[in-house]
Amino acid sequence: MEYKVRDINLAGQGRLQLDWAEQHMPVLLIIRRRFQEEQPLKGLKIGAVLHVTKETGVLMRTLAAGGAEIVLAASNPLSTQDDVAAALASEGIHVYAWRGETEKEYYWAIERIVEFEPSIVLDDGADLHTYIHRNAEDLAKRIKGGTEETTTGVIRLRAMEEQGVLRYPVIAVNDAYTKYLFDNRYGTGQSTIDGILRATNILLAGKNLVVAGYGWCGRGIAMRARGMGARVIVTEVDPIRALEAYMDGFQVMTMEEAARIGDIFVTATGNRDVIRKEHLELMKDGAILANSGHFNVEINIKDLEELAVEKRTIRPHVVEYKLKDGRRLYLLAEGRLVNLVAAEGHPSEVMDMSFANQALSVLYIHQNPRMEPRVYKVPLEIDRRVAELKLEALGVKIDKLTPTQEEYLKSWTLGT
Ligand code: XFA
Repeated sequence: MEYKVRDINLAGQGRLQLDWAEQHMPVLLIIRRRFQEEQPLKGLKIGAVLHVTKETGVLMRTLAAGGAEIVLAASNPLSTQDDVAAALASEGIHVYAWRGETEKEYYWAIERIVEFEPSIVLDDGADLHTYIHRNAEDLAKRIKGGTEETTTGVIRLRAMEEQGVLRYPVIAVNDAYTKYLFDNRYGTGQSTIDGILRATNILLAGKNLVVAGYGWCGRGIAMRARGMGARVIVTEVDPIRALEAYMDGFQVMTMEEAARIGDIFVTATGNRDVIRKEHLELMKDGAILANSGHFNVEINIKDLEELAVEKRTIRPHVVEYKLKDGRRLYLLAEGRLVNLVAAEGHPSEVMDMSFANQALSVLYIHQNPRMEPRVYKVPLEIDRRVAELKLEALGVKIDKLTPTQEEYLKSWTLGT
């Protein structure tokens, strides 16, 4: 058996999705063209556990164009786009993924990768890396290296490195500037607004929109909400970030103050209980609550449940909580990531940057077979290359330092 997907007849529809994504992923297209000519991955076996989306599909096509043979399984049973899985299977990629697979099926799919004996492994969340380390020690020794897409995965891999059990080098793609900048600021910024709008269909102009947390995600959300005409308020716990938000022209205040005036609240802190009982008690009738942080713990839903006397679903992803005094609060997407639940996650242009780092990292591992079994950052030259390729695709040219300028920057004798 070469693949297992929901329905291979969905391939035509999936190919349309892949082609659409591809049009918006110019960096991967440039890399693919080069791969096609040079065949740098000829005969290389790659195993990948990633969200099986149209964007991931474009990465798979790119690696395949370089001559690699690929087995792909899903990193999350719920994110698989069955039509995309079918299209990739029809193009010769060994896909073992379908939406809604059980935990047992999920590990069955991962086992197919182990059986394939890949020499490079791509992962999102480190399930594949940990599975190989636990259940396929011999394979772990033979693997040249891998990549990891997310922060969560990198944390697990660093722990393995510290305990001395990591058997092959892994490049942490998440740490690349061209990855997290685009993911967090532009990807989360836009898709969070997108999720709120799709769920509620409200007008943002003139609304008080409260953003909790001014990290890269919070910055992106605040910036885009302002662009839509909202009056943006930022809450923070870090004085430097708070000051930065203030100087960026946002109102900065405590959540207690913001609770009284906010129309829409968006959490993006990475911490728990950012909106809790004491805030919910102060909010205006009709306030909307959404989370864009990593887990569904930023809004304390238990507090909301306890304060409420009535609860009903108004429309998809909008639940109304009626409080004792008659005020109504609206929770979006059950407090889970609103940009995933009510929108479609990162746009293709954003994934283009992440996955270009992935593709070039695979090539790097392939060409540097003697790396130590450690967690590596994406080499700076790759990060810069991705930015250069994006600029090239956008038709943007930039200046070069003159030799005199290079000299000037290096010397300490010149100047006053
Ligand atoms: C689903 C992704 C997660 C989809 C797939 C289908 C749909 C929406 C779950 C994911 C991640 Cl956890 O993809 C999204 Cl309808 N992505 C990444 C993504 N986001 N992440 C927003 O889009 C980044 C992240 C997240 C959520 C980092 C840390 C914690 C949580 C994979 C992907 N996205 C592009 C989808 N476009 C259709 O390929």
